[in-house]
Amino acid sequence: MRVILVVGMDGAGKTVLLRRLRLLCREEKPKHGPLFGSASMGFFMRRKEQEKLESQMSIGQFTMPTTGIEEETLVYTGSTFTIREVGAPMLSMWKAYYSQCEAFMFVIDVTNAPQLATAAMELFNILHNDAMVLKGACIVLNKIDAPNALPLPLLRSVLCLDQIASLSNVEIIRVSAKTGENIQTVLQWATGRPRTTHRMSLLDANVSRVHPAAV
Ligand SMILES: Nc1nc2c(ncn2[C@@H]2O[C@H](COP(=O)(O)OP(=O)(O)OP(=O)(O)O)[C@@H](O)[C@H]2O)c(=O)[nH]1
Ligand SMILES: [Mg+2]
Repeated sequence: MRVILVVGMDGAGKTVLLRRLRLLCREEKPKHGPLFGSASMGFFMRRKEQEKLESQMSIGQFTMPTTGIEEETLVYTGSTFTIREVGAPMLSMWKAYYSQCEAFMFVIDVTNAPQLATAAMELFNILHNDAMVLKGACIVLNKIDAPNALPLPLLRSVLCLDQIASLSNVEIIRVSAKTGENIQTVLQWATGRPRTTHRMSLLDANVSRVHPAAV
């Protein structure tokens, strides 16, 4: 089983990201279709749409800091993987989970300037840890929907994104766990599928969508 460790500073959006991934996996169409007639099929579809809308609305609400571990096994396009969030309060114990994972995500809150330097340091530590150095990594720059998202050049320099992007095992994806933007790309990474676009070009592609100051 592919286990993906999810870490990052407090409030970075790990739990919301996990919820978003779960929602996307649930939305996947059943392979053989439901066994219903056309009338009940209409009802079934309306209920599904309603459930989807409710999930979309509540996805970014009511999160509590994850004090322990939150984990979920998901299936997407035939691939099964477990997402394991280890909450920020357990930072001193993250290492205990390194050997059990096949890949990891490091989630960064792009609106949190005071936290950025600490995030950069912890990211550096995990990327250089002996148990993690060769594993697949996904750096998730989260909250790109927020009006106070920091400009990309600043993120690039504080987080050393250009050096990180040159590592063959690391992807950098700018997302909004709240709106779902680019979550499909994260899911694609999570299933272990290689992406066709180059990681830096993806980083550049959405500049204008993040923050006017980033252009
Ligand atoms: N604007 C915006 N807010 C977000 C996004 N993702 C998460 N948030 C908000 O950020 C806050 C923290 O989100 P969590 O998912 O609980 O953060 P976490 O990383 O799990 O935090 P810990 O469990 O304490 O480590 C919540 O108020 C979320 O609604 C996003 O993409 N955009
Ligand atoms: Mg959490």
